Amino acid sequence: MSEKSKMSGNTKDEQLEQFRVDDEGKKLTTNQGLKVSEDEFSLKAGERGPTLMEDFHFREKMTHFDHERIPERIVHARGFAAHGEFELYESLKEFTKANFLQDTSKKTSTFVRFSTVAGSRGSAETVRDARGFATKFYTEEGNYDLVGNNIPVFFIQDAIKFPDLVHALKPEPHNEMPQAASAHDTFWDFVANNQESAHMVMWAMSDRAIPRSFRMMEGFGVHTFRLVNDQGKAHFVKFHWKPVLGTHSLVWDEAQKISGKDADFHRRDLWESIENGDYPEYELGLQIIAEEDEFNFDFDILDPTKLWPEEDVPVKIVGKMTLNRNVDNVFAETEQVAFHPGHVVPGIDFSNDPLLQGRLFSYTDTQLLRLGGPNFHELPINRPVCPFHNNQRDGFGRQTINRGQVSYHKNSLAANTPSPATEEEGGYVHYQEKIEGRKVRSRSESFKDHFSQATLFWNSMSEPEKQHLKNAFSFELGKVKSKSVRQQVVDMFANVSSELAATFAEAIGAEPPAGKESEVTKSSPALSQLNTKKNPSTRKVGVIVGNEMNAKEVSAVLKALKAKGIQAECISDKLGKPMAGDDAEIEVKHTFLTASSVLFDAIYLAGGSTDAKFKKNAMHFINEAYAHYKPIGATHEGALLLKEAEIMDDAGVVSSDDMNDFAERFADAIAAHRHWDRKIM
Ligand code: HDE
Repeated sequence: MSEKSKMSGNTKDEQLEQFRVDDEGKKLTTNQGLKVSEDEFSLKAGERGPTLMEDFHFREKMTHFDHERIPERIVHARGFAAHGEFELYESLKEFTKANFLQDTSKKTSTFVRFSTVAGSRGSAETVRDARGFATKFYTEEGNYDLVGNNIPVFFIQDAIKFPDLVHALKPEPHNEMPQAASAHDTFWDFVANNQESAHMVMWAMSDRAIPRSFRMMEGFGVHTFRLVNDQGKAHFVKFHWKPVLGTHSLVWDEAQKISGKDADFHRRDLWESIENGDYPEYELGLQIIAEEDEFNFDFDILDPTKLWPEEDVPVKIVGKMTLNRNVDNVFAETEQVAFHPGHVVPGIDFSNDPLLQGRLFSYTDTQLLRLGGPNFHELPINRPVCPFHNNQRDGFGRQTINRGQVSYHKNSLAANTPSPATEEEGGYVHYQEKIEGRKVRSRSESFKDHFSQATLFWNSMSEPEKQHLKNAFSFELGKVKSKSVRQQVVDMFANVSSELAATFAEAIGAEPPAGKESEVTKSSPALSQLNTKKNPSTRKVGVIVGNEMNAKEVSAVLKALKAKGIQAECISDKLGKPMAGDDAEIEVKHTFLTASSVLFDAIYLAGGSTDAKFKKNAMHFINEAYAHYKPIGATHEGALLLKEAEIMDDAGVVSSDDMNDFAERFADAIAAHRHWDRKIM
């Protein structure tokens, strides 16, 4: 293990250390430990003769290779993960007895896997989709998994519909198209015929579904859970992760282009940030509702298609998670990690949300297939950091060597151990909710309003965000071949906003929507990304440098940007150092062929001499960055290019002869993320 990856005091890291192996500098052996003398040629009867069965080394090597793949996750197959730590700001003793939420001096090791939902394991990452945000807390009382998404609501209300939803969303079965996309007939047919999906569809068509980075998206536990304190008192709770950098998105045209230019865009961003020491941080927030207030809302708090508006139920920020170490091996850690919303610790309990209840079954079931048997909890990444003892035995890949003759309860031969713990000893006791009812297969009346919060979401959007929603619906439904499905969706979303439905109806050649205007006028400002935190830190600027540029002054600008946490990477017509005199700071890392404006948050035209071809390439960067509303800065001869592009005084376009003034104003423009006030259709 490299020195860098050692995290002192991180209990999970210390445990993983026992399983790490460095092969570098070692002799090659078989899996039985036998040193191998030849690894390029199989054993043959004569140099030109047949290969022999007795070549155990060949057989072992090939057999292992033949079995290297495991089934990918049925959903969330494409994911990337990192290790981290969670620290608490204030004790939550009042609400929960969970040990890791009591003491502010204690740090808890975590492992987080981010993912897209629909695409296969090798699919592009900037597709329009929800993102998974699954966190494993390795607590002293066992693993607690918060298996969330970056969208606070879900498409359906009952787990029994999940296979239908996923069948409709995934590539269509007859031709396995399209990959990692919801823009096709079966998905929209499902939406139109399962109208509880309206609210989540609004989120999925919004900018939230094309995040700028995993580091800049929120996480939500989605369901209502319960916190239970040491007095046995329960509160309803919703979990939130708030990124310290704020919540930011790509624009659709950019997201599509990135899918081709860099299918690994999000994992690269996460990996590089952690390698650079720009550790992603997320604050943990809780929305808490007293049990007695369960029925005081105009929605059912058990309905997973509803959020709790933050203005009505404030988010209490209680701690922070920092992701500070990349994995050593993607398969061993990211691929083999097994999350489960049913992995809880004392003080955290479930609600009767029917979606959550079904998830409690599905996750173990899927791991049995994916990880090949019931011992997946023994894999290093899944092991709790506290001891575990029970009478479970055997099965594929069993690693623990349980000693003794007893593997049953109750017994006398081992003094009736391992024995259940009392509540005082930390035994998990389920919250004793009183339940009365008939066995029925039905939807509660209180779950039947599918549109009010979809309209709340629409009302909360800024004008640019509304425009993006209109564009997204027009794009997605433009890809739907069935005229009937297109019309059904128009008519459905007329219940959310007639303005929205009328706009995309026109774009897709559907009849104007029938139906009346929604009566919901409420909005929730917290839902608009325009109100998020603005921070230039960790933003990436592509610096276009020509020959003989003023290296000294440009270096000063880059230093000033770096001081604000902004990273600059130079682009030119060839790699190396531009003929820039003696300043060694400036090195060209990308050419016009290997870089693209879509891979940067902002473009800086740093001047220098250019020929016609160079200018053409630079103009392409400028026009594209401009069309994606990105900050564009220019100094020296770079300003001439701005003039030529006729964008000199436009929003988010900064130039100056004074380098200090320029760096300040350009950093502000970068912090703003995007400049919507441009005349772009
Ligand atoms: Fe999942 N989900 N899900 N899900 N889910 C899986 O478990 C399932 C739902 C979420 O990075 C699977 O290990 C059902 C909501 C994440 O490893 C599977 C239902 C939310 C991940 C499964 C839901 C999620 C999964 C596939 C409806 C947000 C990736 C592989 C009742 C709160 C975890 C696996 C990782 C993965 C089932 C709905 C989040 C099949 C039945 C709602 C982040 O078990």
